[in-house]
Amino acid sequence: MSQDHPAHILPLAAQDTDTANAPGNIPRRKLLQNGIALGTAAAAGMPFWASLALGAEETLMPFTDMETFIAPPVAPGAVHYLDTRGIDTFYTPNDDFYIVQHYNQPTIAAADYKLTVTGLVNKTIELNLAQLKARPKVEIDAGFECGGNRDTLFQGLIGNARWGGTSLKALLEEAGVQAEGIEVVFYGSDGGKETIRDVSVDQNFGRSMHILDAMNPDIMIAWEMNGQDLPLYHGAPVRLVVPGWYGVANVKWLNQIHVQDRRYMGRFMGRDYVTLSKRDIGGQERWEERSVTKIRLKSSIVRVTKSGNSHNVMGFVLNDGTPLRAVEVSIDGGAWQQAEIDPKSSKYSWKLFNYTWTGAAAGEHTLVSRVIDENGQIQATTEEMPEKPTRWENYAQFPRKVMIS
Ligand SMILES: Nc1nc2c(c(=O)[nH]1)N[C@H]1C(S)=C(S)[C@@H](COP(=O)(O)O)O[C@H]1N2
Ligand SMILES: [Mo]
Repeated sequence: MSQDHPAHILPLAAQDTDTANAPGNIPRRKLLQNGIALGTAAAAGMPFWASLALGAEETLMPFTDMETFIAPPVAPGAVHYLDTRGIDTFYTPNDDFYIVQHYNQPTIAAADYKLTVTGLVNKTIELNLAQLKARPKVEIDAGFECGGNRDTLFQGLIGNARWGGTSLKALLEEAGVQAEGIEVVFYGSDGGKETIRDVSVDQNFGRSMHILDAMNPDIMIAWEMNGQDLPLYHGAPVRLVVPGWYGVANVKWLNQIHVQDRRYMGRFMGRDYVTLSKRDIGGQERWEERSVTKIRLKSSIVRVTKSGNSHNVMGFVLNDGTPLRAVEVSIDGGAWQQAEIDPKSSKYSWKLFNYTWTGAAAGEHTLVSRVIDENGQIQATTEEMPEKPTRWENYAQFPRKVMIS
């Protein structure tokens, strides 16, 4: 396990054989080094994937809440999302990973590619693709979802991949960020017209973050996805990968990194991907507009299969990399039962889980999952969610209806 993980991802700890603890009452020492509590099957030595790869032994049970659902195929310029019922690999295949873009999908010849680092730096940097690829290479497993992912798409705006590229922090350090440089802006080469106060102007896709966020050593300038050159639809030849953040932070077709002394207010920071929620602001209840950044603690059931005499209830967890305490499943409003988390999971990957359901009666059932992190934060129900009229950050528990046969 550890040898196929890069050095900066901690290896999984030894298997935990004491799983009798009640959910929600698992001592901290039971968290693996990378934050994953192993469930019973893994502890018993049964490989997580043995019973999950869809095959002759496994039959999909139909969700009655998605009878008419069809995931759109990959097509030029189109949004693509996963049919999450079909998730049966840890890494999402490149040709099925969801696709979202807000402008065009530019084709950039490798020979023409250039990345610049500009603004409040001691030394402006310009790199062609060969120079970029000559920099020290890092790899990381990261899963993410669009900030607009939601239950009505059955969470299909999601994927998990191994990204390969070079450290953003090292590049910024080489450029030498000046003391006044507090904001780092990432521009893609795609763009379009934006109407701002009745004036139509040309804009490229842009996203930014505070310098302290940008210096996270895990952020990568990536040219590889699951061991292959980054595909066109995912930002070829180079994109940003910000592990633990919503998809929008991962700027595709990246060609400029600009350091400035104040907030960048472009569409995707200032107007779009902005959640509006009612929050306690220092003792005062206020409506707050905030840019979508770190992935909120979330789990969802996406697949139920029959395997021999039992059923597998499978789903995913995404969050910002905070270690998890447990993932639990409740059936027809019954007690929360602990699910097993895929031991391949790492800090920023998605964490697939499985609950082995024995004795399921034929007929329709309601299933729901929830995830709890090491700080005791529990994934909220729809009723517990903050008042939040925008559709960004859809992280409530998602009850599913399934027909068991
Ligand atoms: N240049 C550029 N980067 C972009 C976007 C875009 O429109 N242009 N869309 C963002 C959004 S909203 C998401 S959810 C992710 C999707 O990445 P993917 O298509 O590789 O899954 O890319 C992000 N990066
Ligand atoms: Mo997105």
